[in-house]
Amino acid sequence: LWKLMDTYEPNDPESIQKSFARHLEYSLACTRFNFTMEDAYRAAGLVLRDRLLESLNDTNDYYRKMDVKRGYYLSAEYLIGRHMQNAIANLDLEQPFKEAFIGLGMELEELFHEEADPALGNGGLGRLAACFLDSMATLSLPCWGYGIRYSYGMFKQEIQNGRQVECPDFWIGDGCPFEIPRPDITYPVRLYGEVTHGEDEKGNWCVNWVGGEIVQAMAYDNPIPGFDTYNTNNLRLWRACPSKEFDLDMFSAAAYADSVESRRKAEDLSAVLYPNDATYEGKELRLRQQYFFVSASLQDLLRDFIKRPNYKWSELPEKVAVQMNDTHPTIAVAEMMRLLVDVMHVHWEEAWDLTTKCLNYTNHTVMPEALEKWPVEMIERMLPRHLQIIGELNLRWIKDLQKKYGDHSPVISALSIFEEGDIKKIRMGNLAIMGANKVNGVAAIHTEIIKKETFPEFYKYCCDIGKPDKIVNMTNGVTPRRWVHCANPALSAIFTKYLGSHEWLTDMTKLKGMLKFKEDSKLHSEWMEMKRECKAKLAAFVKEKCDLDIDQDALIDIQIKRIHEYKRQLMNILYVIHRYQELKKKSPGEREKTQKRVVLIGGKAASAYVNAKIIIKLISNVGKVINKDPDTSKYLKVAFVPNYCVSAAQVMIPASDISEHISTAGTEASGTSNMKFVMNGGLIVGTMDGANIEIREECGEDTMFIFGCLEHQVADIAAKAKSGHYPIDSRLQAVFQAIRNGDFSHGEPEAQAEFCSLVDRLCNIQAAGTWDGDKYLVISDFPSFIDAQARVDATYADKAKWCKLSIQAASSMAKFSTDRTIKEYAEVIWGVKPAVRPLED
Ligand code: 26M
Repeated sequence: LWKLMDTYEPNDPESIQKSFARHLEYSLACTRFNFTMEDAYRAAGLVLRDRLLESLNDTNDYYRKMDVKRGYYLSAEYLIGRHMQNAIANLDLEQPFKEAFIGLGMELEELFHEEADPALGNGGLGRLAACFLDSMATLSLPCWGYGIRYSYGMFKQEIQNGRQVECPDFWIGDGCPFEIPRPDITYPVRLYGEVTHGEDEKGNWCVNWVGGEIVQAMAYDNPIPGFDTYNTNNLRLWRACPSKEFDLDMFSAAAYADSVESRRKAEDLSAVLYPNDATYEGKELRLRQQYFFVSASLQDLLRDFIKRPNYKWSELPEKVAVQMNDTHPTIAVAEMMRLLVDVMHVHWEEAWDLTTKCLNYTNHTVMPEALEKWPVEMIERMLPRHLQIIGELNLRWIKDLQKKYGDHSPVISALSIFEEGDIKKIRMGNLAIMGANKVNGVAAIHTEIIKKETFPEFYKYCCDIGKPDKIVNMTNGVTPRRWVHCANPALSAIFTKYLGSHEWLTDMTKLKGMLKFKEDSKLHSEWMEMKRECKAKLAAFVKEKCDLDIDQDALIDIQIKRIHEYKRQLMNILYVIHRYQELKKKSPGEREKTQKRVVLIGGKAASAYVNAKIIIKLISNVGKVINKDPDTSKYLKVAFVPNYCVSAAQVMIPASDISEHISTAGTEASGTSNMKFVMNGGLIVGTMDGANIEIREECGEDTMFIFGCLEHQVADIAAKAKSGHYPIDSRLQAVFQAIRNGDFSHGEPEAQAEFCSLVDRLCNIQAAGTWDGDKYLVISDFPSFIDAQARVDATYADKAKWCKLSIQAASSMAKFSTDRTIKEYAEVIWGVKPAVRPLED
């Protein structure tokens, strides 16, 4: 068969053109003379897919042959973004592809824009998973991702009359050329039903979970090519399909229709991504999604394990490491036990030992409202066997704790998996920690908060049993391939030119070599030219999306992230109003001397998050007033950029001078866009929160405009506020006054009422007694925020100084490559080693 295959030169422009023509004609049924840009994109995608498939298969064969330990990343979300540009870069096909398509009269960039942006994630957590995949492949680690192939990803955000409108994102459209459907790889997943006891073939007593419904999980493989390696890993996403058996007794038409309907329902499971981040809703379908993908993934990885000749269960932890991305896949703890005990007939004690050696858990948030808790009643109905297993695990766990701390220690109720109350609940965080070998936070400060605030009893328990390092820190990162090389080719070219090779793309410590040029005037002019280029692209983008002309000489100030009160987009827009008021006070001559600024804010609000949606409306309305004010519009513009997504980030981030990472200290676990901005030569206005702290440590204090209270001061400030001592800066009073006056309400009574409700809430004008006002300390941090912004303007006035700081910061970001992060996971948590596939024959 091998000999029959067309052999082609994968890197030769002519063979790329031939393959392109073949796909146009035979895969897409177009003619060579009549096709659209979309057809061309699709055909180019299939050209790449051929190469990816080959590499994926060979890499798998190699891993199997070497019998290596494997890592499996379980995540309900992957915010992968567009494939094409990234695949071309990682397969080292940039030159030949460019040539091939120039030869055909097409610009590659135009093809890239035809691709839908797969948004199978909400925000930070999902994008982190995608960056991890890129680094795992690049480091030649035998690691796969598992997740859900949602038919509808994150909603598309439209802004109508300044308000968010959610539109469905049917990203699959006419099919994604980069995915490989695997109808041969399916697993049954049972839901509901009941547990009975019986005898197995050998006459042994056993547990049977029967009845209910069965859906099939079908695999869709997404090849993930590494950069500068021949390894290609896999992201396997599961789609829910009706089970194959069809009830043939249905002879009445009505029963037949019902039966078809109930089978169609199976597909609802993987239909849509829940667009929430940071608030948890106890939706039954969500739990079904979680169990569905966890069960299919564990069945798949265990099947691979037992395919090995003479496997022994005791070897499982030497061959398998599983990472649970937040608590979303945490039902894995019980499912692993069920598969080992009920299906594989491993003894309970050994099964538990294996489970707790293989599984690991990453926590991504300290927001209490985000911690998942499922009603016991729901689990009992949907996963009756799992409830039994969790009950048994908890019993043993409590006994162990009672021995240690006494029968009635308060520690016990805190550590129990079950939460008592009117509605009994299962705490997924506790289940995750109990079932995990290692638990990690995502930045140094966050890991400390986990130990001290989120799970203090667990940490104490770990210390008591001599295992304080069960909780470890793994500071997040981002992949420099997508976020520098693809997003900012001009910057990538500068680095490669000055350093003499593109080695920095796989070893970011090499960027330190740029530091000796940080005052070099030639580099300065190239650097500023790079920023200009990025700003020109941004200007075209903003013109298209917001119909706004922006001055490319202005300082570009960006805040893009999910809209959430703790991230304080509200503080940002209040500052913009303040800046506007200051400008208005000035004479035309004085205005001439002020720094021009363009403030861009973008992000999606969870559909039920009322305050977040009002904040979007406020930003839009402030923009409408400021942008058309002839006194000031030359000096200050502000826009809400609709539908922030990965592809928008790739345009916006490289163009920024400063970006805002201004969460209340102790609330943002890490943040990852902060890293992307700095890698692209942007500086940060930020609080001492999340990874900002570590970025500052690496890049130098002078590269960051820090403000606001520290994490340890928050409690004290809040306590004083509650007792009535919470002064409001006069400049902020003036901003509140303008809002209350209706200056930004456009004569819309509804908007006026909403804006006032935001301000009132900050000022705590509400029912006496409870202080639920300015939870995120906008008022308290506002004056120092103004100071930080003034320092930005002053520093920016000195172009050479700014340029030097920009170079210095961008060149000091090695720590924040996911290559570093993933190396740590592989070494400290997984015990997985690189398996570099040689290019054979
Ligand atoms: C929960 C229930 C139902 C539907 C959705 C959710 C849910 C989804 C995503 C809850 C939280 C989700 O994500 C949290 C998140 O994105 N956390 C962010 O993780 C990043 C990567 O570690 C950090 O950089 C951010 O600071 C952190 O906010």
